[in-house]
Amino acid sequence: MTRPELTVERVELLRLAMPLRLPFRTSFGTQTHRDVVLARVQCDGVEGWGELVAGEGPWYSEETVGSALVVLREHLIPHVIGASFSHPTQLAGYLARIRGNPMARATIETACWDAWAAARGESLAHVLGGVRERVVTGVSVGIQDSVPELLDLIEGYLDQGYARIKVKIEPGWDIQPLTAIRERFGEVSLMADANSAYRLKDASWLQQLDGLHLTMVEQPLAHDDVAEHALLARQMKTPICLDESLRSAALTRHALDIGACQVVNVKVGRLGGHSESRAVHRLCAERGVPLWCGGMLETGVGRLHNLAIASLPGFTLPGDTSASERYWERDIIDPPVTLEADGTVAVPTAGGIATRLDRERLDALAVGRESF
Ligand code: NPQ
Ligand code: MG
Repeated sequence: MTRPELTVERVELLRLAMPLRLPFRTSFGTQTHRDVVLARVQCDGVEGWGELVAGEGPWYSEETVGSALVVLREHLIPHVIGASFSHPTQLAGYLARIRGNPMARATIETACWDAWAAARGESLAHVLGGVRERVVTGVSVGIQDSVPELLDLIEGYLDQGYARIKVKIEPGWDIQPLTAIRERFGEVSLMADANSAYRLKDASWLQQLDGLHLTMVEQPLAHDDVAEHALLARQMKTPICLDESLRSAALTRHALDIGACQVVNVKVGRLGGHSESRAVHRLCAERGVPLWCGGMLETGVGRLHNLAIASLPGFTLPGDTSASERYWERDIIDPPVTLEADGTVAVPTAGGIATRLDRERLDALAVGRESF
């Protein structure tokens, strides 16, 4: 099949206010709703959709919804309008002039991949190189007020079929709740995510995790200190997974070179898009490093992008690719993402995300629109 060339004719930014079903507490704060920006790119009669995954404040990374909007409006969209590409990997050329700001870049880059899939009438997963029809899925559980509340919540998720439980930890909420989970639920697949809540001097405390047989501990130390993770890794049996620190394929290679992590979390937003995510996937495949797809409390649009990338062969561990109802009373896609009792969710087969959008729901939630 010939490759159609697509030209970006128009970009729209749609801002939505979405209440979360439950507050989500991590070591950097509590989230009760999501300030969502979606991008719709129109290319030669097809449309593609992407989601900005930045938080309202600079807690996960320095990007915020506000800062990303400035970058999108002033520096990114003006350079992409009128751009033609015969493959979405060529967008890197237009986006590379922008340093940092990966979530802003990914918003447009992922939308263009979606438009490309739509133009070919193929699924996003297929054009990215996906091989799986279903993705094994875990769930990320926020910090709770008490251990009994945590255990009740986890029981519900295990009943729904989630294949792995990830618990957010911080000093004062770590060994005790994790031990309680082991006592109550036996050898369920369990991991912990600290979102940088510890320091290297906590190494002897963190060694207690080794007795709990976690599949991994995610980002225990500072977001900008990969070298300290390498030192910690030498003192622990529990595999270390990096999230916040891995901002590109190059930084992922450096982290692996020095033994800072044994597992890689791929987030399309943190890495600046699908092309860079595929580069991380290729790197990890070469080195036999397992990877999994993280989550950023996405609406259906970001969720479908995550499922597409998670269908690549190297994603061998359960992802934070949970069902829509984990976060939303009602998602903006119809049908929503659902979990099967076997702990998997289906990778979309339709050509493009647009066909699955619930336009009425989008209109009901919209608090702002801009066209470029
Ligand atoms: C993680 N996500 O893996 C992130 C952290 C996270 C599903 O655990 C607003 C926007 C609030 C993004 C809270 C999960 C957030 C956010 C936490 C991301 O580290
Ligand atoms: Mg994380």
